[in-house]
Amino acid sequence: MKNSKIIFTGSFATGKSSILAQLLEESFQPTYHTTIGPRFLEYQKGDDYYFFVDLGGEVGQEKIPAIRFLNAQHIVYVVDLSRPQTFGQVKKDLIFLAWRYPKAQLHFLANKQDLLTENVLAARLMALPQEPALICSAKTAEQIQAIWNLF
Ligand SMILES: Nc1nc2c(ncn2[C@@H]2O[C@H](COP(=O)(O)OP(=O)(O)O)[C@@H](O)[C@H]2O)c(=O)[nH]1
Ligand SMILES: [Mg+2]
Repeated sequence: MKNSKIIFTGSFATGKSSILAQLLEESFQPTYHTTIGPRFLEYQKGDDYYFFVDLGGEVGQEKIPAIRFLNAQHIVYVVDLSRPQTFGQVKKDLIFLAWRYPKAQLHFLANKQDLLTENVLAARLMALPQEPALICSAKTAEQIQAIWNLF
């Protein structure tokens, strides 16, 4: 039996809420609803319990109060592959999160893979500061169920 607290974070509109909807409800909403403040989702899978925290987007992870990350076993940081202009901030955020929350496992997810052609995707992956754990799409559900293997 597992009891895991998992934080979903990243910049605005990278697909954090959509990934959780696809992961937990197998649904996708094309309209965008900004997440105001943290959203909490409890989920049971067999004997395992998961407590998901879906944070509102933030540019600069250091601006998020540390208490939101308290006792988290996992931090899932989501980048939007269709916005390469955000990749510089991604590097800073990943360094910050690894340093500030050393007890949590940090997982880097690259989302919105469906928006890119194979060639553009290859170039974007080269431009990322590190290799993502998964390259996924909340829209098509590509590699979404594989997220469970991270926890
Ligand atoms: N094409 C595409 N759009 C996505 C994907 N994931 C999220 N979106 C869209 O991107 C916008 C932001 O998604 P949302 O989950 O609200 O992002 P959040 O702010 O990180 O929670 C919404 O319009 C979603 O429908 C994806 O994998 N592919
Ligand atoms: Mg959201």
